[in-house]
Amino acid sequence: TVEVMKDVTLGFGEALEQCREQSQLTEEMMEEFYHFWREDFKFEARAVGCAIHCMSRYFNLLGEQQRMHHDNTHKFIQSFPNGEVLSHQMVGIIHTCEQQHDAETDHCWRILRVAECFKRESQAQGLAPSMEMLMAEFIME
Ligand code: BOM
Repeated sequence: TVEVMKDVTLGFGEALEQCREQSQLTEEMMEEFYHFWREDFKFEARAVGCAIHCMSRYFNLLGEQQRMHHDNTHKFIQSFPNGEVLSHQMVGIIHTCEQQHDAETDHCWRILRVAECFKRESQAQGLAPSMEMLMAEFIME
């Protein structure tokens, strides 16, 4: 499952280049999306939230009110090898995190908080891929 999460993250990260400009994300803030799993990744810049918003839209994962579109997100995760073992758990985590931050009306800030919650909860559930795993894959590509 950690393996699946790694593939999904790297797949999602492929939209980063598409979104860097419009989200005003500097390379300094996020060079590559796999940095998301680093211990020292900072959930401070609104632009990071805007980038994740843009990336989610790129893969058509948002519905009305810019909340996760459950069906599309299931399908996206299931498009990766063994994705079905993780899709319900991931969608569940994101949904719970969205509910916790529902009062935030700025999409970029809300999604940043949701992403932070998603990372924390994934770690708690033992789903977070290690940096070594991500690096190895990234270098091979
Ligand atoms: O309410 C907006 C929902 C979007 C939040 C997405 C948070 C997670 C982003 C970080 C990691 C993503 C890896 C895969 C995403 C598949 C949905």
